[in-house]
Amino acid sequence: MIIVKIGGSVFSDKKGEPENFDRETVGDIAGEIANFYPREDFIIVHGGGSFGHPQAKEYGIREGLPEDWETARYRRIGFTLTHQAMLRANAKFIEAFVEKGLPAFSLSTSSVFITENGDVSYGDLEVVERLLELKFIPVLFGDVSIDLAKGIDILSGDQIITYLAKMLEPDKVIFLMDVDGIYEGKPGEGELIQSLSRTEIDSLLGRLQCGPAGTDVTGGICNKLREAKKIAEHSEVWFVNGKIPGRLSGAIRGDGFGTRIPKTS
Ligand code: IP8
Repeated sequence: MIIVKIGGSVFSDKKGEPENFDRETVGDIAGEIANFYPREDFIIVHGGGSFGHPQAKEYGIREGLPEDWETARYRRIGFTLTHQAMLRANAKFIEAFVEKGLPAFSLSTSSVFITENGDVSYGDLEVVERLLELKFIPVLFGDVSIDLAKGIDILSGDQIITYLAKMLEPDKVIFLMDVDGIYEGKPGEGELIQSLSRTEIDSLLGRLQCGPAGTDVTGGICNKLREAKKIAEHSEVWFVNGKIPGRLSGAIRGDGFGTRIPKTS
């Protein structure tokens, strides 16, 4: 089984118009997956990009539900609107995959997982596993979440993948990004690291000046690396450019161009 994370920056321009969607890139990605399906089982997880993030920020979803009724009422509306925005992005993915003959099936992350301070504390994967057995391609996404500590929160696609990798032990987890992989510096700058061991991740986090979780200054790469360290205990991990046709196929075959982290338990 292969888990593919389609990062927000691959299918959407976060700085562009709200809810812009790069249909051509997503169509190419679906086309590459279609060359390996049904020999390989796939789970797809996509991020928010220009969907979901603006609402999440505007309504302060990460701050949770306060006691004050009026603020809580405002946040509940924001929770719903953020989720609806993600459903709109998800519908576009499903359409693009179905067009390539792939039985992509949408699962709302907020109906599958419960978080505690943003990390998964509970996930019911029964439906995901049954869908895989029946040769569907489950499609999950970064979403809002019911949170045991704060009432509500956001669950990022990267966190979902760590949980899925732990529970399902996939052969590979492939992160699609808008740069060629992990660099000795900010994304897209400095030297590309083609091979990275789990044990080298901590020193790289130091060199990239990654602060404690939540204070990333390098466009989410620190969070990705921290999650990759956990994921590599269960699966091989690849970071490849999702905007360049052929790179995903290379990672699926195992001879791709990007950053590879071997599984090390
Ligand atoms: O782009 C966040 O998912 P991510 C989704 O994977 C929302 O971090 C709702 C902002």
